[in-house]
This record gives sequence, structure tokens and C-alpha cells, in this order.
Amino acid sequence: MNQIYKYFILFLPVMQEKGISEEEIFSDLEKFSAMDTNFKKVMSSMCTIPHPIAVKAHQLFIHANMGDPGLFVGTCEMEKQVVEMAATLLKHPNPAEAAGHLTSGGTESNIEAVYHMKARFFGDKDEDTCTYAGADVTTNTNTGTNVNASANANANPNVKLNLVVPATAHFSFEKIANMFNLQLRKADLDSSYRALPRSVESKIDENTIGIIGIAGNTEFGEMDPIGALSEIAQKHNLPLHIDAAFGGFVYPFLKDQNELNQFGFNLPGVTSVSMDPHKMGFSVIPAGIILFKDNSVLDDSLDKVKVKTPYLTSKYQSTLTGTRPGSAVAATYAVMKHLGREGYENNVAHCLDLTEHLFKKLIGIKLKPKYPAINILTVEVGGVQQTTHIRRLLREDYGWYVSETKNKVALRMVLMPHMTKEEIDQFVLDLKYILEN
Ligand code: 0PR
Repeated sequence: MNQIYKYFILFLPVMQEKGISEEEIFSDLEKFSAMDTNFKKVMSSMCTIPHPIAVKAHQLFIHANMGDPGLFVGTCEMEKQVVEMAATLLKHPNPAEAAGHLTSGGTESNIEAVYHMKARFFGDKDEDTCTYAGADVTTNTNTGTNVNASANANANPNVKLNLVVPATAHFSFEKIANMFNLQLRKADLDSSYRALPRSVESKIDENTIGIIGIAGNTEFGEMDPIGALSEIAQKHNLPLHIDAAFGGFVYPFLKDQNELNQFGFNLPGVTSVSMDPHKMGFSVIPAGIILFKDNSVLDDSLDKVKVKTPYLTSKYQSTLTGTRPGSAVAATYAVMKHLGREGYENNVAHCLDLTEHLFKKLIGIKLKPKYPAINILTVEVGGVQQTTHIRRLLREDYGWYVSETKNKVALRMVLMPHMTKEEIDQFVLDLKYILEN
């Protein structure tokens, strides 16, 4: 086939009558892959190249479907073990009691946590229809969700239900608010971009379904004061979900463990946590974990969330998605077992070393980066327009991908394991050149 024709075929979105050979397919794949960005210059991503062990395990379980657990008993056992390992990392007093499963990532885990919060809020009454926040809501008789708001004794039926989140909450919570018709109440931050407990408490009222805390916020990597949030959650008898999508595989592995950087199920108010193996966990995409403290925290919601699955090998399903990749379970199991605590500690130490290197280099060119909590660094380079302009030049002229933060106007770099000090040095030289010209 001539080259021009072949290039044309690459962008022809049609199903051909006759298939093409494996050789041709892989030649196409190579071209598509070459169009993707090489990770070497990516400092905007919280993902990295998965560990080879994870890739191998992923391949071995490529057909396994966690949505039909009776067919994949072995893969289910691995999932149970991953949940227990994660619960151990999160200081669970009895890790075998933790409930949870793998998801496609932080967004899905957060959706599930809030889905349970909303179901719990309505208590255990089943009513057929209700009018809530101006909308007619009909009960799904199968799941029993969306029951009358009056099931919660103090709820004001003319007001939207709300969820209290830190102002740094990931945008997945915007989607969740839309999906569940919730008002997001954003708590103020302290000077280090951590939620202020008194602001969180001031946002709570009788229509609050739960509180969100973050361990490793997307923009700065900071951790909210989870101990204080735990006390507030207990005082108001509300569920507290910790979004540790990024920090879940970072904070537990910091060499220096102190009161400010610890969180987990040892804090009595914490009811659920999300943490993503596909970010700092070195697993494949898609791999998230949602953990609930134990079945008792699901007592008021599980019956509403679960649906009958009459023709499967299980009687009920309470996960958000149906078919779920067993390959991600195997990959996560393999890499967690292979690296062990020591392997992850070394990885975190390596990323922190890279972060410190960049921090010092930026100071070296007279910038003032924010002191990083973990391996996310922000640095101010001017106003909004100037920052956007510099970010664009970094990408267009030098191929660097960095992000911009909104809670403060700054450039943001995530120092993932794929970076090297040599690349960081080059990045700083390029940034310096842009700033001086
Ligand atoms: N919670 C927090 C704290 C997060 O930082 C993220 C993702 C999520 C939840 C949602 O996780 P999923 O994207 O797995 O559903 N934070 C990254 C971000 O928005 C996700 C990301 C990763 C984006 C790699 C780009 C990328 O190249 O920046």
C-alpha cells in the first residue's frame, strides 16, 4: 500500500469489509502511539508508567469480570486482599472488616461514597413518590433510592440537600453535585490551602448529607486536618469521606509521620476513603479503590443502593458499574505485593527528592515556590494572563506540560516517578529563558 494512502486510512473512521493483518494493525498502533505525548516532559499528570509486574498481571487476567464474581472466584479473592492491604495502609483497627472494591478511579469512588451518603440521609423509609427541591422524584422500587426527604426528621423539603467540601475539592464533586442534585458548600482554606475546620462546621445544617476531606488535594497535594473533620463528623452524626485518590499511595509512606500528615480509619469519624492505584500506586489505568470502614457504616444505605441481579452468579450488586475489570485487580494485587511497604516508601522518597530538587532550582532562578507538602509543587510567575502565557510557551516552544492552579494563580508541577533530575534542570533552564525574554 502506498504511504499516503496508508496515512489516509489511519484517519478513516469506517469499519472495513475485510479485516487487515496484525502487522498492519501494529504499524497503525505505532503511529497512533507516536501522536501521544511522551511522559518524559509531562509534569501535569498524576499518572505514570505502570510497573512491569502490573502490566504482566493485567495481561493474564484480561478476561476477568468482577461483575460476575461467581465465575472469577480467584480474582475476587485478590480483590479482597487488595482491599485488606489498603485498609492496613489506612490504619484500620481491623483491616479484615473493611468493605470495598476496585473502581475505575477517584471519580467513580467519590460518586459511590456520595451515593451512599445520599441513600443514608433518607433513612430506611420507602415511599413511592415525593417532591423534593422542586423536582418530582419517583422511587425506584428495585433499589428504593430517592425516597421521601421527610424520612429524615429534620430535613427541610424546600431546600436542596448539600455536601460540605473543601474549596480545593476535585472537579469530580461538581459532577457528583449535578448527578445527585446537591448543593456543594465549599469550606474556606487556611494559608496552606487546607480546609478550615470552623468553616466546615459552619456550612453544616439539617440538609447536609456528609462531609468530604482530602488527603492530597489536586492543586497542592495538601492534606486537610482529618482529625478535626473526624470530630465534626461525629458530633453531627454525618459520614466523612476522605478523597485520597492521590495521597492514598503517598501519605502512608512518608518517612516523617507526624500528626499533620496522618489520616485513616483509626480516626473514628472516617467512614470511607478513596485511593487510586493508577496514580501513585504504579498500577494500570483504570484502578481506583473505594473503602468503607465496615458493613455497619453501610447499614442505612446498602439496601437502597443494591439491586437484584437474578441471572448472575451473585444475588445482588451494590457497585456503581456492572462489568468491572479483573485485570486491574490483578495488576494492583501484583504491584502492591511486589513492591511492599518498602518499595512504595522508596518510590515516595524518590518523588520527594525530585520535588526538593525542583524547589531549590526554582529558588535558584529567583522564584518563590510554595513549600510542598508532597510531590506537587506550585510557583507564582505573575497574574492569570501571564501564567497562562508562560504555560503555553512552555508547551509550544519546549514541549513541557504543566498545569495552572485556581485557588492561587500559579504554575503546578507534579513530580511523578518518570521524571529525572536532568529533565528538571532542563525544564528550569527553559522556564528561566521564557521569563527573561
Ligand atoms: N480526587 C482527587 C484528589 C484527584 O486529584 C483526582 C484526579 C480525582 C479525585 C479523580 O480521579 P480520576 O481522574 O481517576 O477519576 N486528579 C487528576 C487531575 O484532575 C487526574 C488526572 C490524572 C488528570 C492524569 C490528568 C492526567 O494526565 O488532575
